[in-house]
Amino acid sequence: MVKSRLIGITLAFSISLLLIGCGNGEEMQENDNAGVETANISETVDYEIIGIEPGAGAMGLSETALEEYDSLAGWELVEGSTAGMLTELDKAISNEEPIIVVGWNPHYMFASHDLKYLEDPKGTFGEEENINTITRMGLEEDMPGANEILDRFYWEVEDMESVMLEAQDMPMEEAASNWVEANRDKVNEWTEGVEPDDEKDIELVLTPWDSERASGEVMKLVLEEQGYQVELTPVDPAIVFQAIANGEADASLAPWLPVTHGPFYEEYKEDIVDLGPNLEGTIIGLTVPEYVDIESIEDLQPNE
Ligand code: PBE
Repeated sequence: MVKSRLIGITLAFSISLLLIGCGNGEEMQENDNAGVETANISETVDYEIIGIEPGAGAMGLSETALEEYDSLAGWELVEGSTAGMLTELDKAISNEEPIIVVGWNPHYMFASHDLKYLEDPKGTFGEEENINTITRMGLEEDMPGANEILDRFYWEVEDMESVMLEAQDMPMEEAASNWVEANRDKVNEWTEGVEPDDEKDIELVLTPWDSERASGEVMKLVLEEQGYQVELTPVDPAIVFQAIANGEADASLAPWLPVTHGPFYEEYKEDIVDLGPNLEGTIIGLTVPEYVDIESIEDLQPNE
């Protein structure tokens, strides 16, 4: 799904390059199906990018983009919350106004709205990423069974999205439970033949976004079925790594790597165990509604 979206984005981008190649600046300004001249989009959004929680990796990347792109000189990244960003996005879309937000996949915002990522020619937001499973040092020796289940845990973007989407209408826990019931074959692959440990308490740290709440609740159910008592603790990305490195928590399914949480990974990598990806194909980028008539971060204009 994400891949086909990417192809769509790439196609749209190539077509726009063709159009830009054939035309000139004036023609671009006439091409204004948002009711706002292309040249004025930056001014209309007040040179602001609507961000999310300040601790998010995506916010760090957006700050870097503000520094790296001449087109974003003098722009502001507005800190807030994911819920606040989604409200702003809804509002702008119902008024067909331009807006630029910090966006990502997997997330239902792409299912409920027609959105596109702005091209990122400098690669500040990285390519498609993975979500990895990490554990504290010594978990494998202390709880080989739980460690094995965590190590085997792997699912697809579509799986995570289906839980996230269902959780729009019910508690995340219930959506996770429905997914587990409907995907017994996958769950069995993670647990088959695993010897339960004597030690039964396990603490998973996660970040507070729906994507990680989804994986966290699924793993909680899977481990509980094997007799474990599971505590889920939502914290900032920096604290996820710190807690695992200190041994305060046992494992996490939440790190987005190599770029989004790369700085935390670099800081703590000697003191954690990386079990590799539990999901592949996440994306982060500056995001606009389809009707906003720009395709690249470089189409924006500095605030001078
Ligand atoms: N996110 C969702 C998080 C990780 C999961 C992309 C908003 C972040 O930026 O840290």
